[in-house]
Amino acid sequence: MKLYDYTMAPNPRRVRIFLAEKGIEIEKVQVDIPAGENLAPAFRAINPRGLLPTLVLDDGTVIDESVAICLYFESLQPDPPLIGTDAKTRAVVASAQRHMEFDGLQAVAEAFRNSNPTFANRSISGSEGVPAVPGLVERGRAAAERFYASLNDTLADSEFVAGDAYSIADITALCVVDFAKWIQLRAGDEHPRIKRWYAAVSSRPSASA
Ligand SMILES: N[C@@H](CCC(=O)N[C@@H](CS)C(=O)NCC(=O)O)C(=O)O
Repeated sequence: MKLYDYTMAPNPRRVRIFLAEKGIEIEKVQVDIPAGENLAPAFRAINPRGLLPTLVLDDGTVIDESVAICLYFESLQPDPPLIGTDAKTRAVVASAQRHMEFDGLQAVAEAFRNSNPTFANRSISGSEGVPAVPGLVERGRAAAERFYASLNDTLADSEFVAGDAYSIADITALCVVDFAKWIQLRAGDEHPRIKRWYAAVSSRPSASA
């Protein structure tokens, strides 16, 4: 089994943290996104979408999408549970995870990709020849700021993003908050609960995976 990975990118990091929490070690292959290795024929032959992370099983099955890869490992090794433990908690975690991904990661990515010179002609992941749209920087940043306010509210009622247990939703949120530094967005004094939560989740050993 091999995980195609790029250390600097937020989506592969979600899977690395998930695996570290489970104590699972697998072979990782670096694919340099800024250098365009993910767009080259050799990687497209593995994943035509050109996206990371991509997991290739020993039987040749190719699985992309961070959450799908995490689901695979959750099924293989349920402990510690990171995607809930029963009908209700699985649904609550899945919902919170999607909020972090759609409202947070997508917003930061929009601001990042449309402002970073490396992606000036690659404003859509896995594609070339798609010029950056300057207006999307402001739109992404505004959405990311709304996300911070909402995450701060979410953390008023619980220790973690999806309740009182650490989960995949915390992993996605941690990757959003660290990725947001690339667009100079950080939790401020108006986000005390994010600061409290961030101190806890970023000090877990898995955060450095
Ligand atoms: N929804 C996908 C997103 C995958 C994705 O966009 N990955 C980025 C790295 S964070 C990528 O492969 N980018 C390639 C590029 O920029 O060309 C997932 O969760 O795996």
